[in-house]
This record gives sequence, C-alpha cells and structure tokens, in this order.
Amino acid sequence: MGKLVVASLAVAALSLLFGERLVNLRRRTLASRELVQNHLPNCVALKNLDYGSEDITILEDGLAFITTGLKYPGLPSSDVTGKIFSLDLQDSRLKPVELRMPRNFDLESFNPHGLSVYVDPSDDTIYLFVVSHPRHNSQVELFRFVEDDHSLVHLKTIKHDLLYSVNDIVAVGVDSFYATNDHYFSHKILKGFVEPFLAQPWANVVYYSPEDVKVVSQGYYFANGINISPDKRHIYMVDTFDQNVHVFERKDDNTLVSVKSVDVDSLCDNVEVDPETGDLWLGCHPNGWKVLMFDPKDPPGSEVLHIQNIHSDQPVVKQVFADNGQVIMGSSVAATHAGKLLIGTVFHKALVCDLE
Ligand SMILES: [Ca+2]
Ligand SMILES: [Ca+2]
Repeated sequence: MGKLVVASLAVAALSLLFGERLVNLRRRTLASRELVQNHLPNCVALKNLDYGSEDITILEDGLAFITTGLKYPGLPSSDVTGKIFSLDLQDSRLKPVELRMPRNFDLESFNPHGLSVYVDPSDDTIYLFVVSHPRHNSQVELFRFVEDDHSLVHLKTIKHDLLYSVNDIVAVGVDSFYATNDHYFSHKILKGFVEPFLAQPWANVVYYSPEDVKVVSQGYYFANGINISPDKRHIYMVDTFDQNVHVFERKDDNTLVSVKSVDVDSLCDNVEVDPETGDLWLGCHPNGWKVLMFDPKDPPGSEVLHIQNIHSDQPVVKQVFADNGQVIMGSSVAATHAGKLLIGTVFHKALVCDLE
C-alpha cells in the first residue's frame, strides 16, 4: 500500500478514534516552559556562520566541522548555499574556515543537515558524512578531508529507499553508518502537514553499509540526533518530540537493542559525545511553537543540556546554558573541547563560550 493511501486512511481513522490523545500528544511535542536565562562567560559569535550551523562535531585534537545553510520545510532559512566549515579550537583566533568543495560537486543544490566524522584507525584519513536535501530529497554525501588546503574530496553520494527523510547520521566505518529518519513521509506536503497532524511514532533508525541496509529501531515521534559512545558499543538517539534520549546496545550484526531512555524535558535536537568522559551534550529547543511560528519580536530560545553517567542507574541531566532568543535562537547542537563550548543553531548564528 502506498504511503499516500496510508496517510488518507490514517488521518480519517485516527482523528475519529484518538482525537483527544492526539491533541495531548501535540501539546507535549510543542511544549514550552518558563525559560530562565542561564548564560556562560565570554560567549562570542563565530564569524561567517550567520545562516545556521545545524550540526557540529569536534575531533579529539580540537578540529571542529560545521554544516551551515540548511533549508528545512517550515523553518526559517536564507538563500545562501550550503557550506561546510572547519574550526581549529587549538588556534586562539577561533576563526571558522570554509572548506573548498570539489569542482565536480553540485553546490547549488547542496543542503547540508546532520554530519558525522569517521577517522580511519589504519591511516588517520578523515571521512566526512553529510546529510543533504537537494530539492528536499535525502541523501548522504561522503567526503575525504584534506587538511593541508582545507578542502574536501567527494567520494560518493549514497541514496537508498530506506534513507528517505534523514536528519542525522553517525559513521561507524569508512562507508557505513546509522541514520535517523525524522518523518515517515518524504513528500513535502505529507511531511509538513499530514504527519504533524497524525503525531504517530513512525520515525526510525536505519543501519547502512554497501552490503546491508536495514531498519534497526522504530517507533519514534521525531528521530533526530544520533551518536556513538567512545567505546563504540552504544548508540544514543534523540527523539525530539518524545523528549527522550534513547540508549541502545550495538550487536555484532549491527542491530540495536534498546537499553533505556532518559527524559530530558526539552525538545532536543543533535547529540555530541565527549570522547574522554563519554558525557552527552545536547542542543535543544525549549519552545517548539516559537520555532515553528517564527516571530523575530518573540524569538525561539536556546538551551544546552549536559548528561553525565548515562549508563548508571541515575544519569545526571543538567542545563548548562539557556537563552530566551535575544542572544541565540534555535540551538540544535552543542559540543565541547578543552573548556570551550560551541553552540550551533538551525538558522541563526553559532556561539563559542567558556564553560567556566
Ligand atoms: Ca550529528
Ligand atoms: Ca538535527
């Protein structure tokens, strides 16, 4: 049965049967609560990143990669084309550098979203996996990073029927990864109007390798950020609308077994993992309505959460930064290195702050 037929039948049946439950669920998915300002010292906006910095990841040596210029249906965006930046956190100038893209790559339609970096342990080659939405489709672009001249070599474009509404990925090999599909539908209208109305847990996590592609976990409202523990044994996935971080154990065949979920009480987006402590860092949206109904006079705020001891019986979830949107709107990612915190956003600026 086609997805369109599923949509029509489901709208009719569910609105009759579960009207009230859906209203309650939507209320939770767009939750808002009183946001008290909680700022960090010495925050400055990073240069050249004024049109979003949806995803950021930092290598162990302090080299950060940043996607910018996302165009996502229903959210504010600019006409500026998508780009990838690097930022060396060891260099006190803290100046993001635009990575030179290969000539054979279609820059016009590049629409970068989630990203992940894989460093090949055999030769230290740095592979960049970037989710892109050319013409609102979903595909993964695989690049090799050339540090000497700040450029990217395009290796391949990965498309697959199971990669239909990809938000974020985490690489686990030179050409394998886990990806989140944030929606069930890929069509703009169904995705933007029908699916939010239905509010069903139809999002999933997919494992991809050239030999094996499969859904490895499903039943989420909005599968968003995904990342991996430093020992590579666990996967963390954020369900934004359910306000949870899900913890999975990886099996030998790359399937995932659910271990637990941790309530974060905010609409979190991407997740980064500290390579030394294994702590999780989350960029979150404290008010979903304000993101969707964007009004510069009443802007959406930003919130950064830090989770310690996630595998223990009592994980500690702590708010590290909060702003009502006057300084930074729509935080989608937070990542740390050597006492610095980078905060990226869906469509606004990126900040670097001192943690103490
Ligand atoms: Ca990511
Ligand atoms: Ca995301």
